[in-house]
Amino acid sequence: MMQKNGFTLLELMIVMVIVGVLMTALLMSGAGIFGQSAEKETLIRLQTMAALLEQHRTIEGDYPDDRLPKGLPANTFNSKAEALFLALFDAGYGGGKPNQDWLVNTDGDETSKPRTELPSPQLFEISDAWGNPVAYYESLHYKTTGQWMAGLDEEYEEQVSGARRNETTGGWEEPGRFQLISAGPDGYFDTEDDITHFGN
Ligand SMILES: [Ca+2]
Ligand SMILES: [Ca+2]
Repeated sequence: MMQKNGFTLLELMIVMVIVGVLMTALLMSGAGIFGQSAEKETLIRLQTMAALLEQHRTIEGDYPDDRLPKGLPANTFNSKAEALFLALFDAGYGGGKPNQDWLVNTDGDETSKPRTELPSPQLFEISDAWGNPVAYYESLHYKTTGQWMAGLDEEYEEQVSGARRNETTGGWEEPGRFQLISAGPDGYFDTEDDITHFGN
């Protein structure tokens, strides 16, 4: 009467091996998703910011100005990134905002009182995965270079860098739009490892 409807020991062992392989594959893909490299993390931040800038244009009619409001008592560093921060975190702006964990202040400047919906008077920048400001250039002022405080392991140095031209055509990258540029793993702008939202 005994039907052979259960698993034999061999079949059980095969099933356990398959389950083990599947678990390993799942854990490894999980590591790919959650333990991603700083490069991938930075690219995701740039793409997120680019989407938020498009949303800003939809809501406000244009991309955020990359110049600080007149009369703001700020130093000369990171001003294009700080202008972007002020626009996206403005108390009157209803669009999406970058993760607050991404905010840094590598030049340490602040205003006399808070200028955004945040309680802090610090003039923040939105950072890449290495804690350096993401350079923001709005196409109306591509000719104006930026002064940046960026470096390796929070050893910040004064740097000057500007919007990118296409190496083949000589024209601006992202004409009529904006550029977002991370200094990359080496902490210096205008080197090979820089990361942009426009793919070079
Ligand atoms: Ca700052
Ligand atoms: Ca670099």
